[in-house]
Amino acid sequence: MQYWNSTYECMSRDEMTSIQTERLKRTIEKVYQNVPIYRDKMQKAGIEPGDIKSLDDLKKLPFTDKQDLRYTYPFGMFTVPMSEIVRIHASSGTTGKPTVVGYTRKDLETWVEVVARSLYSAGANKKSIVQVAYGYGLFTGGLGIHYGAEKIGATVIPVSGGNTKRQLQIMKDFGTTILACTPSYALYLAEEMEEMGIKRSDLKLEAGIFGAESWSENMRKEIEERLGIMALDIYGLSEIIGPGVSVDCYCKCGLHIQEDHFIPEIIDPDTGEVLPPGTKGELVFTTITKEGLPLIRYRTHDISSLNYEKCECGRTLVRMSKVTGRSDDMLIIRGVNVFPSQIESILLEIGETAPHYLLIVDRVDNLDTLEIWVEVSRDLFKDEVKKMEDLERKIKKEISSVLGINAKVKLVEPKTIERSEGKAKRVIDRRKIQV
Ligand code: DLL
Repeated sequence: MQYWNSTYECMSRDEMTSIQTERLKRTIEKVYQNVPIYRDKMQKAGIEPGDIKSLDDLKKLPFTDKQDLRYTYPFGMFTVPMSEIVRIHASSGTTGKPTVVGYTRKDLETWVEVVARSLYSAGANKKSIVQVAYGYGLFTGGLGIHYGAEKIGATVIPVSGGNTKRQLQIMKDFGTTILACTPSYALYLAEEMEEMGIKRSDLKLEAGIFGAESWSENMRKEIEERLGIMALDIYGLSEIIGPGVSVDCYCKCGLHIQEDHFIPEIIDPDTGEVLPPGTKGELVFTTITKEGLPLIRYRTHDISSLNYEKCECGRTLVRMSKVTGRSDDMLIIRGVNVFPSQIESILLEIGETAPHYLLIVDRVDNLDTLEIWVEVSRDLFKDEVKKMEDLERKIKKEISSVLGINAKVKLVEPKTIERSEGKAKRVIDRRKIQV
């Protein structure tokens, strides 16, 4: 049995509560003093930092949402001067503007710590060879896992995403033992491996930490069988820190949340009411050690539940159930966060189509695909083919430049897309992610 930091990972509930309470109070005081948006929200709610005396008081505080970060884009919610910020990351947001996050040196240390714990949870150690096939760059996956793996003294292969054949060649030749990538990419690698004639016995792979998107227990089984490894789930979001907010242990019965840094709550997404352990709802986090961008009751829109029962692995950290979906309409397509409204505004801006569109998301060969159907006027439809092709190309190019994803665009005749009497159905997600 190995823990990276047993002091925190195996702490008694009383000790954890006391640490969390003290850190929470300090955080609230700090954001109240330094971040106008928090002070305003708290004043409106009639709350002062002194009112927060216990964890139970957390529910008195107002929520924070992606909207707040958007409203203060890019750095308005940072709590320290820019001279203290040593790294920026970002994820795509609702308007094409990304959600920007900033880390102080201490924040990076915290991140490294939680990723080190996650890797240890997957059985990694200094002898491991960790292939990081998450994208490097503004996305937190690549660099996040990278520095955590270095911290535990493992050998890191910073290969980044894509170039599947090279990934497999490296995996075989360098003796990779731990693979880090999205679960869909792990399955794609497994398929390509079979195509390339690489046998399971040619590899030294032992485990993988897979996340950044929802995946089912069936998918876990398939990855485990095809790659012959233990497949663990790692969860996180840029706003909170990146990968490492929580991770599976070998029991695979819920992801342990690094509670000494992030306090979780589950709320009813409609009423905002806090729900008891075991009940499914929207996951909300309060960061209690972050310096650059502390977030108070940040709504993730991810659906999960909490379990405080003792885990067989010995960790006492609360477990969250595998994320099964979202409480908003955000789609995650090949790791990119996409809101249907973003596509709608791109179409409206181009202006040569009717306002009827349908997004078809699927998973082909384990990779996400996006097809956009959009109606055009009967005149254009009857017009020469070249005009249609030009328009398709234009939409495709704009989607790719604003969202960074490749979509297939199909212009269709008026009335092709089914009309709804209630809310328009804009998305067909055929990926069927059921846990
Ligand atoms: O996806 C961070 C990450 C990188 C996590 C690598 C794990 C591994 P964002 O790009 O900000 O950050 O996207 C965050 O992705 O709110 C969830 O909806 C989804 N997500 C992340 N991990 C999981 C997971 C990274 N294990 C959003 N299961 C989150 C389900 C996940 N959904």
